[in-house]
Amino acid sequence: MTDDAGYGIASTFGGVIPTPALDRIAKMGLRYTQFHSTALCSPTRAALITGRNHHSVGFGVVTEQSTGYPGYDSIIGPENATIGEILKENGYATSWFGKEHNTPSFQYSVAGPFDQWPVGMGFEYFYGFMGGDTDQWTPYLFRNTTQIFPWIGKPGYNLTTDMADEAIKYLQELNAAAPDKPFFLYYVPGGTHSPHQPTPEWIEKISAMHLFDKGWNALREQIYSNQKQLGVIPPGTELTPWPDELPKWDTLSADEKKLFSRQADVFAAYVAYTDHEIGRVIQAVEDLGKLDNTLIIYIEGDNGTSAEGTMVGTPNEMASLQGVTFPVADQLKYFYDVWGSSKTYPHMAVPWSWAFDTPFKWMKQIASHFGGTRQGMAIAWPNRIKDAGGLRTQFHHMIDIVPTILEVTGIRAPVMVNGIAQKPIEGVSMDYTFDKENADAPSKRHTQYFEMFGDRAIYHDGWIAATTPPAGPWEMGLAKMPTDVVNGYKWELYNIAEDYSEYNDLAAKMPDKLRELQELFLVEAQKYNVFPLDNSIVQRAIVPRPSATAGRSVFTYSGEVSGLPSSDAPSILNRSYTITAEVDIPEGGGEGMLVTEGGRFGGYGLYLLKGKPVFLYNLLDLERFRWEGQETLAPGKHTIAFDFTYQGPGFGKGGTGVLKVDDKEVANKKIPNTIPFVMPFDETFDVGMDTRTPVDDNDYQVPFHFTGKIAKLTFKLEPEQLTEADRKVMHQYVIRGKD
Ligand SMILES: [Ca+2]
Ligand SMILES: [Ca+2]
Repeated sequence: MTDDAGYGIASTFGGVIPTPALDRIAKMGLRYTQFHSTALCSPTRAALITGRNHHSVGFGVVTEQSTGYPGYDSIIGPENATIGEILKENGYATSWFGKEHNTPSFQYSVAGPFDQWPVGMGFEYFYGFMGGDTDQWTPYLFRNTTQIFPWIGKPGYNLTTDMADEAIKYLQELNAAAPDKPFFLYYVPGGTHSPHQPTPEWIEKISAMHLFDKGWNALREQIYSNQKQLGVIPPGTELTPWPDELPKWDTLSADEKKLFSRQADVFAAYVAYTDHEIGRVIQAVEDLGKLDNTLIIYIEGDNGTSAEGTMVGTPNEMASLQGVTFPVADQLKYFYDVWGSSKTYPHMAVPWSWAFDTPFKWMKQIASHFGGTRQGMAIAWPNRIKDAGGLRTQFHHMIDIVPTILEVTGIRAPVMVNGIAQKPIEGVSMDYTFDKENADAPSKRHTQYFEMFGDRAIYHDGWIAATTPPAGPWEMGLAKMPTDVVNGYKWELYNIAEDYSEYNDLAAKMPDKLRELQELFLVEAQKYNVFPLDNSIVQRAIVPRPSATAGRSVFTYSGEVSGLPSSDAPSILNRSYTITAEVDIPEGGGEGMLVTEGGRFGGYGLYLLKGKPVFLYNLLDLERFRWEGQETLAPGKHTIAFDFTYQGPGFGKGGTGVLKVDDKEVANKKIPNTIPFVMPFDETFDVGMDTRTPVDDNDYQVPFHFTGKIAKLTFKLEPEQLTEADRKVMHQYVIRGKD
């Protein structure tokens, strides 16, 4: 399964971007035209691996937004054993490659616990990243529960290729060790979630195809026409209208067109590259002689295409998530040529995202409509599925994959696992759709609810009732949300048996039908832990959660510590603080990192550069503030301190920093702004070295080990300077689904 990819992306479903591996599965097996996600990352993945609805297993939202309610606490629980656990108990070798995002965000570090890491959920081998996204050039990567750095010393390294190499190697070794042992491999690359980071070769190859020169409106027409031709939308399907809130391509300036085309080229290159690498893993299965008897399920996207890149795209997702928009002129000047490289953490302009969900309305995050939830999917199994190239239109959902696997393997859903009684699996098997004579069989799935951030829908036997989203995900939270989340929403009604794309709203004409479905939603929501409904987004991202840093104001370290996740690090945001390093400088002078968090896309570092002390504050790659001593430190013991006085209250305010050596001031500077909400998610806190990216490329390269000794490094944090009013300001920003 790929990430953040709507129905109109893959060539297999009428898209213009070549996806030959998905084409291959579709030609060898079946294509499904009514398959659904939850509209967001962690929730879809929790549903996929457990066969239960996302709220049923604690994943109403992404793990970074978990709250205490059972439907939202990010705890899957031992009563919901995953498909990994079930298959492992039945003799399968189980493995997981790629994105995880189903571990509570407060359990990412070596402190564990590990019961909700892949190895604790029945997956015997894990090679991937724990969060919602990661830099593909310098990923925050784990093998099982150990952090690894495979790119060091490998110029041109990209995780997308490395992951395929690792999966292939794993399959070969497994085959060598036990050729007859059945295996289950869960393969979930970071593509095509932001950052869009394909290799330069793929950018060149896809750019040369000029797929996007005519813009997003023409692209939509093209995809719609391809879809009709391929039969992946029924005849008579209407193309839903372009929303008034998004600009039409022909209203743009030449500069805008140039920049936005580049963004789409790089995104498309990432799609094609990701598919290519998936294809190599499939080829490895064939090379081992196992293709005919392997069930391969290829799902394009865990939700619709993402609108988290702002209206004009961004070279730095970490900035756009905190409300910063980069002017088009600046993007062209500084980032056009390096778009997609390690110098960027990019995302594309919102209108592309809408177009890539053709023929539907809406996109990622919006669970009420198919633009958020309809995914292209193909299933192949040559020994069993004989209707090669067939189409299937039955209505299905992520939760139906586990029961399908259980039925075809002849494994019964366990009543108990490790002594714990199991909750029933909530999906239905799709095995009945495999045979040609059942191509048009009525769907065995009759009802499915959808809910995310208050947007919701209920499907029942060909009808769907859906709330109208009160705000587009691109509005970055500036729109007012209904205060009455239960009764404050407008509803739409569609007969999707005849109206595949949700074009013709029947709500006004058929109030009784709408009422019937609204009542059914309440019944289903009650059944699956959806209540209490909650349409807050940022509030849920910043509410307190279990944390190893809670209540601590003093943090001490010594020696070298690398790769501490930011949730376990001292947070210097929105407060005064002092960092004190007691160091021993070697003969010949000291050099290297004392302490850092973040890197190229935001963060800070206290280091010695050619013997001189430096404190560097990188404001989201927009501006770098620097304090530097003029004298080199003599060999021997010294104390280097950085003292910051925050000028709050409020988010992202400035303050005055003083750099001292042995209690003597060596630099003093006032700065106007700081990072308001979060440090980059996939960079870490490091003492005595720097992992991944440097806070200033002009100063040093990673790992920048400190050549002296750190006897003691201390952080002293003052209280956060936020008022109740400041917390209300948070309502204006959307950090929806850092997923
Ligand atoms: Ca996703
Ligand atoms: Ca770093």
